[in-house]
Amino acid sequence: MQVIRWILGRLILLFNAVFSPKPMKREAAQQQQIDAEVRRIQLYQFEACPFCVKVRRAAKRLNLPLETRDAKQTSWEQELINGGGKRKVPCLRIEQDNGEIEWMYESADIINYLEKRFA
Ligand SMILES: N[C@@H](CCC(=O)N[C@@H](CS)C(=O)NCC(=O)O)C(=O)O
Repeated sequence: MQVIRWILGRLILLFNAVFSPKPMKREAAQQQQIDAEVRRIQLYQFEACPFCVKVRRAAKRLNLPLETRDAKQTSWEQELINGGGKRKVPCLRIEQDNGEIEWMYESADIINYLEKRFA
């Protein structure tokens, strides 16, 4: 089972690399502003998790320089559990304007959020 999972994970990464989405283009000033906003958002994820790949593809399509944090690393894993409440990925950590932190789970919700905010 572990081996099949590993093979599937590699296939997903291969597919993702071959059929990489094309980033949308923006005017330089607008892109700069978005880059600054995205610095306050991080994606907790596993490299070969299909739901995480889906979110990373959406971020790439939207041309967002989204920081990813590997939740298999103990420090990020602990931060995810402490902040978000569970060890599940993908999870988006969003720093709000008032400094509050929101932890968003569910790939569909995360993609919806990114599209609404940055598309
Ligand atoms: N419905 C969720 C599914 C997420 C999910 O199942 N993630 C798996 C990894 S692929 C997970 O975090 N499992 C918990 C674990 O491995 O500890 C989504 O779309 O984000």
